[in-house]
Amino acid sequence: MKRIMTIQDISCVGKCSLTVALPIISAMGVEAGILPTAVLSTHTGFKNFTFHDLTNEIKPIANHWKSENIGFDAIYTGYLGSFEQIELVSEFFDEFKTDDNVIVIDPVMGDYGKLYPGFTEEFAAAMAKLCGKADIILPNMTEAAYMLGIDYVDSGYDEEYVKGVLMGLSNLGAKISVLTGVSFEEGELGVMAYNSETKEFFSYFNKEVHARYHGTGDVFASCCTGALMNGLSVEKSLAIAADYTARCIKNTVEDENGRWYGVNFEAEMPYLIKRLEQENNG
Ligand code: PXL
Repeated sequence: MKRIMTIQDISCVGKCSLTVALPIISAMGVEAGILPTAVLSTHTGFKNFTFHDLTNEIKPIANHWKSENIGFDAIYTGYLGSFEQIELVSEFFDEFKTDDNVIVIDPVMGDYGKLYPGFTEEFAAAMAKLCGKADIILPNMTEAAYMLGIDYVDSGYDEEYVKGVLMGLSNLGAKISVLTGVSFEEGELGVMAYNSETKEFFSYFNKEVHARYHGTGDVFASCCTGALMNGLSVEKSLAIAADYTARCIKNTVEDENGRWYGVNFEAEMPYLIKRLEQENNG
């Protein structure tokens, strides 16, 4: 069985980061190893959340894995809470990267043009440097803008603009740069990617559902990494992740709690498992 190591926080309530990554990766038939970076009572969208930092645990845990010859088919990082954590994750990549495994970075820092509480432009620059060590990066438009030091554009941009942002991201050094939450046709929302090795662009869109929920980026990144570990191509993995995330959003529209409590990804798991079976057999 393939094993993903995912490095991000535990937000106890609010369906994001590890409470999303663990179940989705497991449902996709892949082992989910976790390296929790912090424990929060909720994600940082709630007021007065608690935050217990686990930075000091990262190195001893990694050292133990190294001494036991434990390896990973993918390393997937999400929300990281400090410069020190970025540095430790960078060292973790150096220790555990092999010729065969994949590093996926979701540079979780913000959305809709704004950084989440506690993040700064300097932090985005450090995250941009970390992205240079990835095989695949998955920023949204906000995170890309902060990492590249360009203005955030909410809407009204065209495909050429997105291609330009992707080229900028590609210059950070990752093999495949993906922009999530992209829309340059009215009523469509999806992803666009650039592969710096084949020099090819790829895009995939769904009908836009006009609703905003916390944690959808984590659903997308977990599903994409899980699909890659099922042996699917990057393009297929992005398409499955986009479809699954779109279905989760649609499923949540009727739910009054959705905005802060995340999407009903659990209810769409039967779809995800069936879709994977179809892809694996076809
Ligand atoms: O969903 C991204 C995320 C992850 N972890 C924490 C967050 C957020 C988004 O706000 O606050 C702690």
